[in-house]
Amino acid sequence: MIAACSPKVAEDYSTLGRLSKASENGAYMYAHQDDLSYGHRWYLEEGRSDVKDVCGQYPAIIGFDLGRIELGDSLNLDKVPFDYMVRMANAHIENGGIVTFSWHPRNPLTGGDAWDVSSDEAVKSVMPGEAKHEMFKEWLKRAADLLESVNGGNGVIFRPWHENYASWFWWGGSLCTAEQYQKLWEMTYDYMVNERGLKGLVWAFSPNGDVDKEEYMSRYPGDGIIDILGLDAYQKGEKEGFMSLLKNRLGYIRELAAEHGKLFALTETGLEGIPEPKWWTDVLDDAIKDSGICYVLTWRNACDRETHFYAPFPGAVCEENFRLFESLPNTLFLDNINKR
Ligand code: BMA
Repeated sequence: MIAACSPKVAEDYSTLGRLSKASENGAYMYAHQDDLSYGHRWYLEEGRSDVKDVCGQYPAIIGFDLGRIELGDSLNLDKVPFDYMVRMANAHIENGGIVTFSWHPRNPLTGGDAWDVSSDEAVKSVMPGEAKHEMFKEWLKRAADLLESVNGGNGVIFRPWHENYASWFWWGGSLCTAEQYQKLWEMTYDYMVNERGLKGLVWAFSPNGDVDKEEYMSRYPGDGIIDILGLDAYQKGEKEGFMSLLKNRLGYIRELAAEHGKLFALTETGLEGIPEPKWWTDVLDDAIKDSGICYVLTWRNACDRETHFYAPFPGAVCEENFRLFESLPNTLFLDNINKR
């Protein structure tokens, strides 16, 4: 009899395994929010992508947002039909990619949007025994139904309750206690994973960028919930300040990730309108290339706002530089996600 020959070390093709491999190889995946849903001056053209139109490749990771799923609506807050979103997300996973979902849910207490911070009782109102708890369970159910329809939640990074130390969302720093914020996470995780069995989901914690190491962990949901330590930080002024902020924050997040045995990522970033022709290589890559992150996500290219874009499109001033960025040995797009 000939013994079966098996490799000594099995390749880990799980989402976390693939992200981990990227970072171990000194590379990071490129992600773009709403890349397949719309772009600069176009909306719902199946297969189209501003990123692909510029460099010939889709991003490795595509971001989507669940905002308004909680209401049972058919369109999300940026007018993407949920059925279309699910189809695009499944197609991207089928092609070997990864997807990530953020969530800007309405304010459960006031009925306003995610940015309605008029009450500091919104998080409290969804806690067990409080007035909006049952309604919130229904919101979680609707979100879980959608995530489940995306490949059973496999290949999906879920990133709720983001930018939580600032106070621009109803779950923000001055709007709830640390205990309430952590309970919000626990309820979300417990429902999705334990009640609904979405065990393949990868969970990302993504505070806003203006916090130090101690504050970063002060509302951390816990090692039992979180897989990826994230950071949301945009360039608002001069590039030097932005680059040194990224180096500082990703430096301490790298230490935390090592201590807690987690991956880490730049979960949202960008320079609105990208007026800097060499921004991709000379600002973004220069600031993050040695950081150890597993992915970077730049925000959406609105179809109906001329300067609200965070990735290039044909004709954008940073177009050529983006092609150079794509060809760097440390950046991963869809075609090379499994090769490098
Ligand atoms: C913000 C802007 C808004 C959008 C929201 C959620 O940063 O892009 O226009 O509605 O994200 O996607």
